[in-house]
Amino acid sequence: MRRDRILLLLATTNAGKARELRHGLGRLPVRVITLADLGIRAEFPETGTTFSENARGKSLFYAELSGVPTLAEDSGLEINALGGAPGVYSARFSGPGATDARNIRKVLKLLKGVPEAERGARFVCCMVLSHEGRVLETSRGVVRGRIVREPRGGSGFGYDPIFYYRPFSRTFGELTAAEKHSVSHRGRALGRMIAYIKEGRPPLWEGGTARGGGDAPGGQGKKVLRP
Ligand code: ITT
Repeated sequence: MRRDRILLLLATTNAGKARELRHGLGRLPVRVITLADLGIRAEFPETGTTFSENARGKSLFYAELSGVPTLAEDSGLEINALGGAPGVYSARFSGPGATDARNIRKVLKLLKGVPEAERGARFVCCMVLSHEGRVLETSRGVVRGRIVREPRGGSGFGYDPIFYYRPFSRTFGELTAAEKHSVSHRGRALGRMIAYIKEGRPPLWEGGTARGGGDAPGGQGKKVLRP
């Protein structure tokens, strides 16, 4: 692996995701920046019907706006008894102004009376790394569990408190960040991306110019890849 660092934009507005991605990227020679760092407020319209379609669109959209290598992901919860819902609608399942708490309430209501054996679910994460109009790498991670009847634990985000992971005998909301990362859909998808980054191949390692505002790292057309 090369010793210098690359700039990587984490193209997400979800603080929980960003925290987990930063954690996973850990000690890689990567300088992570966010949409806020670059002053990018534009929202990608998630109109795709699959996680991979949305992840690809998001990654290319923000890579174009930023001019730097961009990692984006689309993820969600698929519940067997609900025919795979909420799926790509996970973030906005409870409608306009959706919050994690409301989304959880809606799921628990829909699953009322559904027996233990039929409460199977999985988290899915599709991740795309792109740069200069080109997809460099894609990955996908899945983790299977079951939906409990009452939320448990305050860690993580989203549906974590109702997603029971049998090997740990706890919900994702009861896991440490390291435990969740070791088994989660996001941790698994990120593993492939980390391998790609470690390969040190161009164009990721060739340079790029951030197109963010003047205060942003790399703003005003400066080369930013070698601090
Ligand atoms: P960005 O598009 O800006 O990344 P978002 O929250 O809108 O943020 P998604 O469209 O990919 O992202 O929706 C993902 C939703 O799926 C998220 O808001 C949670 O409700 C749920 N989700 C995904 N991963 C999760 C996890 O690890 N734990 C709990 N819930 C998760």
